[in-house]
Amino acid sequence: MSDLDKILVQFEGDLQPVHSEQALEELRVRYLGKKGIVTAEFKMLGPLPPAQKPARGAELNMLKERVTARLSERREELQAVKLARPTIDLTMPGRRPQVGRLHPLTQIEERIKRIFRAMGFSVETGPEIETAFYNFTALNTPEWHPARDEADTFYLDDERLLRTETSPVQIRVMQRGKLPVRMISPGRVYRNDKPDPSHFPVFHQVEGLYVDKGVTFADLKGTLLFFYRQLFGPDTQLRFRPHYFPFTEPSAEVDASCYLCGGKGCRLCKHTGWLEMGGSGMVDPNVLEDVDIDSEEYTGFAFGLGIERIALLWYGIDDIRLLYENDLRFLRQFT
Ligand code: 2NL
Repeated sequence: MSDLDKILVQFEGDLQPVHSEQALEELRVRYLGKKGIVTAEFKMLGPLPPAQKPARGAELNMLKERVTARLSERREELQAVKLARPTIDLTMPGRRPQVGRLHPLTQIEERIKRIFRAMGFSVETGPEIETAFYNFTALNTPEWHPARDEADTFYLDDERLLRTETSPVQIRVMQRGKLPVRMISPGRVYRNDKPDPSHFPVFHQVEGLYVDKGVTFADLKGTLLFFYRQLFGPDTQLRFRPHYFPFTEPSAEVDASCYLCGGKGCRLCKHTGWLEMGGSGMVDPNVLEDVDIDSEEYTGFAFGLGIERIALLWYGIDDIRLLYENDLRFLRQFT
C-alpha cells in the first residue's frame, strides 16, 4: 500500500464514527486544514526532484478530491437526517386529551333509572325486533287499530316488526309468572314518522309497571308524583287528564307543572303552566288475564314517558333531530 493509500484508509476509519456537523468540521480541519495531514503532503512537493513532481502532484490531488468528496457526502447525510426529524419545540402547549361525555339522552335515562331503582323498581330490557303478538295483541290492541297500520309501524315481515313501545318487555316479564312485578323498561322504540322538530323514526321511552294485590290509581299518582318531584324539583304538581289507551282502563295523560315558571305560564309551557309528560292508567284486566294473572286478585298500574321530550324540555333544545346528528359541537354542551 502506498503512503497515500494509508492516509486514505486512516481517513475512512476516522470518518466512520462522525455523526455531527461539528465532528465533521474537526475532521476536515485535521486532514485539509492549514496544518492538516493532506496539506502537509502537498508542502513536501517542493523539495522533490522536478521529474517526480507531476506524478506525485496528481496522486495528491486525487487524494484531496477523494477526501473532499467523502466529507461532503457525509455532510449531506447529516442534513437529510436533520430534516427528517423535526426538532421538538418545548415551549409548545401540550396536547389536551379529548374527554368523552354521556349523550344527553343517556344522561336523562340514567337519572330516570336512578329514581325508580330507589323506589324498588327493577330495570328490564328486551328485544327491539318484536312480534305483532307482543307489541299489539298482548296489549289488548285490536286487529283493526290504526297503530298496527304499516303507515305507523315498521314491519320486517307479516309477523315481525320494530317495537313501537317497550310494553312487550313488560309482557315478557309478567309471563315469567313471578309476582309482584315492579319494573321499568327503558329503551329504543320505532315509529314510521317523518322527521320534524318533534318527531323522529327512532326515539326512547321508559315504561313502568307495578302489579300486585291491591294496587290502586292512588299508587300510580303517588309514584309518579314522587318521580317528577325528584326529576323537576319538590314543588312540582301533577295533573291527570282522562284519556284512552287499549291497554289501560281507566287511562290518563299526565301533565307536570312547568318547572321553569312553576305554573305561572312561560314560553317553555306555551303559557299553559303545564308540560305534557306521557300516558298512564290501570292495566286492563284483559292484559293481565292473557299472561295468566288473575285480575280478580291482582291489579296494576302502568305508565309510559318519552325520554326525548324530557331531554328537550330540560336542556331547552328545540329540535329532536339534533339529538341524532352526533354533531360534537352540539353534544359537547351537555357536560
Ligand atoms: C304514552 C303512553 C303508556 C302504558 C304505556 C302499559 C304496559 C303494559 C300494560 C299496560 Cl304491559 N300499559 N304501558 C300504559 C299507559 C300509557 O304510554 O303516551 N307513552 C309515551
